[in-house]
Amino acid sequence: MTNYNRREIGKALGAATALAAGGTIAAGAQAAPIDLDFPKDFKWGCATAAYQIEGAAKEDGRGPTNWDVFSHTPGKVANGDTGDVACDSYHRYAEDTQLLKNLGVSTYRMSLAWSRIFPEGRGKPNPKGVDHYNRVIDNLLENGIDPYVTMFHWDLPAALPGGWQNRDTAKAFADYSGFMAGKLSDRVKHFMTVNELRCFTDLSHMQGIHAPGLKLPPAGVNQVRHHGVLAHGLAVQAIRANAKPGVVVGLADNTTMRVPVIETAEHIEAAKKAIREDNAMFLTAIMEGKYLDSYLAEQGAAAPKVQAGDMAAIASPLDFVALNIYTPDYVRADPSSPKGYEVLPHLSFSPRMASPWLYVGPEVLYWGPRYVSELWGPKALYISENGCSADDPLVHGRVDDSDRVMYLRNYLTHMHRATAEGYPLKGYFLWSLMDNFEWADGYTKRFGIHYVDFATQKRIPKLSAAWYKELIARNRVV
Ligand code: GBH
Repeated sequence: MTNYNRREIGKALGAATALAAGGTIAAGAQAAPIDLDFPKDFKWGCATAAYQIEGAAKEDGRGPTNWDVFSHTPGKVANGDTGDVACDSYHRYAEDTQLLKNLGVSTYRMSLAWSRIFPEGRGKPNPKGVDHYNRVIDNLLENGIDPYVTMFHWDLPAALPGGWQNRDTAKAFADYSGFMAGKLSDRVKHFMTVNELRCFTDLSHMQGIHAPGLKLPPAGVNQVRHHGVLAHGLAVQAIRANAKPGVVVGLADNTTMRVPVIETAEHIEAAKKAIREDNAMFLTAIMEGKYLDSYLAEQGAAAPKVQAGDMAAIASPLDFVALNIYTPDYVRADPSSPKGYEVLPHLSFSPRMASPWLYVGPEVLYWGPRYVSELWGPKALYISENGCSADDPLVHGRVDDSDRVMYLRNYLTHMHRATAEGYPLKGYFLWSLMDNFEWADGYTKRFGIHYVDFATQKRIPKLSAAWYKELIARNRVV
């Protein structure tokens, strides 16, 4: 697994030997010391999420969500911004499809708004909601773009009593997911259950910076986490039970990622151990079907209450694991600490992008797929999100976001190493197709490769869009 294949070794050695022998690479040639081509069938795509782009918050019977409530609560979101209009993609989806087509992507990761389908989270479905997604999906397929559908990207129907604190929400989620798999799986072949467990559990119920903005004590947080992984597992089963044959199911998780400070055996092992331990309540539980003893011991009386059958449901076998990867922490082996590793703090001049949390660490796009493969051997892997916020000044009608290009080029160079070494990485979704509602940051942070003028809804391709288009056309890092 960890070796370059023969073709790679041959090319790399060939180039290195030629240079060592005093050879030069012909002027204008595209040769590079390392072959940066991706596998032939590698999928390139872009990602978005319903609440961040759709708008039309009260249209066609859509029910209110936790994010409608939260964003309309003064002081919760920057500038009092809301997703009421966002990118207006509910009406402009055909225009957005053309943006995708122009990039040359073969795939698009999008999410469904649960409350358009079940305005109260469960009960009677709303046909207008289903019709909308039928139109979006047909439009993508007519343009040669394969939709990857996420069932839940944080917009929880507000009518569900207790939200994620209530175990019944996991069941309601599975019912909704099964229902939509039944409606879409004649055309949609890839489903993801939930997006980023840690965000809709911890950020929302412990730190309180995402909807519903709670700061629960540890027992409450652990129970919400449990309901989150349970919802995922029950949804995997419901999707399989209702979908046409040939459909594949996974999740999009923001597994906390660690990178070894130096590529030596001791640090490599330390960072791997850190990933397994630090995701004990999320991906580790899903892939191993149990909560680690270390997690249970640490939580003591606050550990989650688990019912018979829960862990088996949580560990329902997956066809793929998709990872949202933005930033790593660096880990060093530390034999003197009980866990055997230390997570290093970021330093005041560690490079970061426009969001304060977004430290630059391109190696994570290699180590993430490698560690998840080594720890749990998933059948297939995707990068379901990667990208960054940037300043993005609009000057003379252009956004020359060379900083975002720098970020992406470095990350994808490291991702290339993961494919070259044979980890089962099938595709990459850039976050995001366009600037959108960045949750608690409202519209103050831009992640798009298309600039959105929110006053006019005009979409303008940034330099990074041209760069991504070139990369896709050549299927290699450019
Ligand atoms: C993903 O979240 C989401 O899936 C996507 O919707 C989002 O737009 C995108 O990435 C870009 O953020 O304020 O320092 O306490 C990434 C997870 C959630 C991580 C917000 C940083 C803020 C941490 N991010 N979080 S902080």
